[in-house]
Amino acid sequence: MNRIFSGMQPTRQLHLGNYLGALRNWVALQDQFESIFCIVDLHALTLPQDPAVLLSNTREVTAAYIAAGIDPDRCIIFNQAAVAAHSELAWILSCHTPMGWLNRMTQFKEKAGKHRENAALGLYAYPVLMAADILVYKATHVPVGEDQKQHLELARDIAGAFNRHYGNDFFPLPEPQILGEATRVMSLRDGSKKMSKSDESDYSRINLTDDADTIALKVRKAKTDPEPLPEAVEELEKRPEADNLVTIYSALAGTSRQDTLGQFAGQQFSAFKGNLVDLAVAKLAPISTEMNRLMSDVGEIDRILRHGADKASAIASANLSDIKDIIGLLRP
Ligand code: AQP
Repeated sequence: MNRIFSGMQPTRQLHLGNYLGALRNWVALQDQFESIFCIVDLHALTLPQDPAVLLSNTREVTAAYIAAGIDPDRCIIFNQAAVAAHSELAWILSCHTPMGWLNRMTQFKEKAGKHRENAALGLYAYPVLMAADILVYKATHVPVGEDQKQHLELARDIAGAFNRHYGNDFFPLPEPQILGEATRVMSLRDGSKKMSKSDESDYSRINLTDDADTIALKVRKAKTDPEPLPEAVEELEKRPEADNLVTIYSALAGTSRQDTLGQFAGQQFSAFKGNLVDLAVAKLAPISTEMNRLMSDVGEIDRILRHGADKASAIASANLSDIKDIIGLLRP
């Protein structure tokens, strides 16, 4: 059986990168796969969080999933902390993961920065918890943005190492699904950095909750270069900011970058940006309106999360019991 698992951290608001790189693909995939979508609040703890904000963000990310089109009646939606099996399997897998593998993880190096010695152990171990998130459901496919590719490869390595060690093929090797035109949306202020929740400048990203005026302002201020739009995709190679805006437009319009260039080649970015604003507002306004509606009834959001956690727990506990039997851990 094919099953997808994926998640997002409830750290600040979701942005266009989260939407185009992951969430929008999940919506399309829910028709083809048994789907489990998590709000990974335990991952959020790898960096300091305000408790009230964390709780509110967990509900807001849930609202974003549903507003973007994830159907809670067909998919399992829950928060990670509500299913203890994630943490339990993370410990088991951490005992099967060489530290050398974790030392290669670029996200840890980027997030820990110069203060590596002060970084939390959880930030270092993050990819093992992510492997546990996926493997506790024996998920076969994991739709993510390009930045998560390395973590996914590690999850496959951990699954393979476990299977080899115990001489079985218990875990499927999860396939990354990196789909669409915008697998890595870049910052609006710097085309060499990915659009990110943690960027200090709010002008670097378009949040799913931004209103039309804010989207227009951010797109108008987005960095570009003085050249008009080129005719061929290859000509965007050394123009990262221009490439990023063309990629965002194409992903939102559901066309290829070449088709977008066919439509706008020769135009200045000032004119193109107007079209991009109209398209972004048309696509995002219904999501933010629906998010606001959902957020006005947090009782209903909590009910959806509880229901999802019950269903997720049933699958995860059964798999964890099998894992304990394989390892030789006595269970009640
Ligand atoms: N810029 C991006 N382009 C395409 N996909 C992206 N994703 C994140 N940024 C981009 C994808 O969104 C999913 C959820 O990501 P996450 O919330 O778990 O954490 P992240 O990857 O660390 O996202 P951020 O926004 O960059 O957060 P911070 O600033 O906290 O690190 C994943 O599938 C991811 O690939």
